[in-house]
Amino acid sequence: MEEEDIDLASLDDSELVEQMHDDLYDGLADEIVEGVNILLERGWQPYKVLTEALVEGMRIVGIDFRDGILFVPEVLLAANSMKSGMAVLKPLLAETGAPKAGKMVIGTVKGDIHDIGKNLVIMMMEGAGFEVVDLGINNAVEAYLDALEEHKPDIIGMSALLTTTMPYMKVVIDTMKEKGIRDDYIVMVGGAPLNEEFADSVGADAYGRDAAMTVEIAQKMMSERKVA
Ligand code: B1M
Repeated sequence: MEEEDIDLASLDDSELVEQMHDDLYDGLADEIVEGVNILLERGWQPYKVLTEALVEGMRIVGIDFRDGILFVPEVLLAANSMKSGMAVLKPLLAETGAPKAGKMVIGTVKGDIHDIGKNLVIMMMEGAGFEVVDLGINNAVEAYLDALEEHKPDIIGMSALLTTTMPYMKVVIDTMKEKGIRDDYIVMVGGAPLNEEFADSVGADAYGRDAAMTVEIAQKMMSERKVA
């Protein structure tokens, strides 16, 4: 049977959730919205729809992206489908109060306009229940500091794709140290030319090799922070 022939409403709950994982994987936004609405009509709590249908589906996408089975265009399509489903759930979640995994402010550093990877990180973080403030591209240190003050996140994330712009991460972290606020935040960095050693050398807490690893590390660091 062709994908478009499946009558989502005729599936039982577990078949529907499984079908939604497949539809997310295939980037079918309309089907995701339909599935979300069906589950809500069946009395599912918005948070249950988010975690079991969307986040779990996106987790599978993240693993296959990390393992080189899916590539950027497919992940962007999946992430967009997730966003369509999230758009239905967002106002309902605000009413019912889903637990937040944490809050992140993230931007590409000064001099750098690459944002595809950062946007993927954002989508995956949101998929995992984080609230994310996107500062966009070409961010000077002042933009990060202003955002920290305004949004009071748990995590500050910086992205750089150029060997000429990645040293700017140290400027931001050193300025945070000078202001005595460095240890108030988890600092995560990422981007293709970076590695663990670089992250250590600039004084970051963690290096996100890819979007899926970034989510895993952020979750781990948030739970360690809560324990401490
Ligand atoms: Co440019 N570019 N680019 N580019 N570009 C690279 C990076 C380059 C490696 C290409 C090459 O020469 N082989 C090279 C850098 C060389 C170097 O620094 N040594 C390069 C160059 C030189 C340039 C220009 C200088 C070219 C020019 O004008 N002469 C110029 C720079 C402009 C500027 O920034 N000031 C430029 C411009 C552009 C475009 C505008 C055309 C476009 C960007 C479009 C956009 O982003 N909106 C572009 C692109 C697309 C690329 C390549 C081809 C692809 C980058 C990408 O999106 N990858 C890139 C070559 C390459 O990397 N193969 C290249 C896919 C993305 C999903 O991966 O960004 O690594 P990535 O993100 C990953 C992880 O790194 C991690 O998670 C992501 C998802 O898994 N991650 C984070 C990323 N950020 C994170 C932040 C975190 C955590 C994880 O925070 C916690």
